[in-house]
Amino acid sequence: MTPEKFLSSSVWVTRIKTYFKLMDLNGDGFLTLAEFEAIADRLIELQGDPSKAEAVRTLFHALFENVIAGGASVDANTRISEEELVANAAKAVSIVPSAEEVGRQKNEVFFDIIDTDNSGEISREEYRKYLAIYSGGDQPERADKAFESIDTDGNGSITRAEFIEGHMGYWFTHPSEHNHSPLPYGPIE
Ligand SMILES: [Ca+2]
Ligand SMILES: [Ca+2]
Ligand SMILES: [Ca+2]
Repeated sequence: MTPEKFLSSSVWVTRIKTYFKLMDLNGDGFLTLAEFEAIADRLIELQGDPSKAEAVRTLFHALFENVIAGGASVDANTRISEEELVANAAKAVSIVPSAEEVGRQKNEVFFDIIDTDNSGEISREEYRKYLAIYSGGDQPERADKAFESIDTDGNGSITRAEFIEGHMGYWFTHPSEHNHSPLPYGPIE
């Protein structure tokens, strides 16, 4: 699919804007490396496994550089606006299959971070704690909606396959071509 095809979908664009709001921790209208590093640090703390710290930092740096900044080199002064993020994300998800493969690998790492008790499944509680990392506070209603949209078989836990399917669907599928609408970050706005 082309970037233009993604950009023509208001639902897809709103998904990306929802992610932007989530990651713009200080609400100044720009995403920065510092914000991605702050999220990484909070996730490392949540995870509680120091051996994973480096992998989490590397993941967030790569995410900022390759997806958010569109592959440009980044430093402490890089600021990405909402408009730039939408354009960069549309390009990033259009470079298939390489982007899909990278996306899959990233979500594998995310799954392991969120599954803090290493049970092989993400519980409702684990997902709620994960989303609270972004908002800086507990938002149970939002977290429940997100959780239920990913737990597609409705058995009360998210498997690795459900998690990857939900996140990949959010970024990589055109809403008109999919009847499943995952909301991994909560309702889109
Ligand atoms: Ca910001
Ligand atoms: Ca678990
Ligand atoms: Ca399930």
